[in-house]
Amino acid sequence: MRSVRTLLQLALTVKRTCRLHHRYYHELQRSVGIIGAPFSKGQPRGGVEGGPDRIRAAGLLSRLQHLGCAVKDYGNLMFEDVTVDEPVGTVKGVRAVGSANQRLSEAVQGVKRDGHTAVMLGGDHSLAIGSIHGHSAAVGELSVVWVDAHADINTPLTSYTGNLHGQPMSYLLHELHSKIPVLPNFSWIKPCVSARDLVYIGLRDVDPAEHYILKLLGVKAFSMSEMDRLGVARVMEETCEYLSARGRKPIHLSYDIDAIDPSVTPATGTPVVGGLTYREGVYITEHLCQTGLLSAVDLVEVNPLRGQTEEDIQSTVRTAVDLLLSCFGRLREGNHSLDYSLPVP
Ligand SMILES: [Mn+2]
Repeated sequence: MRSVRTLLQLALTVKRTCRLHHRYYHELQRSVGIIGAPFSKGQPRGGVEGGPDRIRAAGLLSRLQHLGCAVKDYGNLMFEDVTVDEPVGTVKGVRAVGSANQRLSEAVQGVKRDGHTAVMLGGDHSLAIGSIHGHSAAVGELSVVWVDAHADINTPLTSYTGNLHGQPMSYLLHELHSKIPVLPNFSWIKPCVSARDLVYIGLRDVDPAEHYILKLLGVKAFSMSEMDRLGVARVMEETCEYLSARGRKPIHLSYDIDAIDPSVTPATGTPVVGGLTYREGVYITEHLCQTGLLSAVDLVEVNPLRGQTEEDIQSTVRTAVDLLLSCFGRLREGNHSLDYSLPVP
């Protein structure tokens, strides 16, 4: 009897500590380091290199500061101009992608060593190679939450298109290391993520080889079917429970804007119908923010040249900014600063 009571007390204490921790984190000033990565060679469509500047122009920095964040903008990375870059097998842009990601990895390591939560504005999703590699090199083992219509886990040998933005996860997973051939400018990449530390959300366009890989490795994935069945609140609860069962590791969120439905975010390279609503998309970032573990965020595949109208572009960019704001404390219920006091007549 007594042991039961002790256990109950312990459970209560743990619960209270968690709540205190959440509260503390809410009130902690966050510091954000922003890296622009205007890079598009991981896929064939020009324009995605304009993403970082469009997202900044929509007021990202000032709005983060308004939330109480300390923000440092590291500017846009300059990438080596690779003039001769013949396909390797079917894979295109290998040397450019390898070299750009090496630079990005070093930049992300710098941002982490400066003590910020790293925000990488893409650019195409091949940039997740350098972003996750650099994040892990700086802080150690990670949990990765990949929000995307696509699994981006083709190996160079399974890819139909040869586009590297559909492959980044395959280079990062320990479990796929033996399936990756030697590629020029890729030798610096060391796998740094375990399949069990990865969760997908929003999948709805998965190639057969990718589906096979997900099942083979037992990767946790909430496709749009699970989103429909469980609802976003349950999906996020299960995501965080699943990841924290392996220890509370820093979270790397890799958010592809094409996870959201193209009716909301049309200005992107590979839109797929049937995506997340704006509300589901924002709920994901709100929830991850409250874990207190968000340590790096990618926001990729915003392509201003893919919108049919200016409103298409603005809707896409505004959504990208809102997702980032809710990564850093913006709540739809409203926010106020800690030192707010009511004016007295
Ligand atoms: Mn993607």
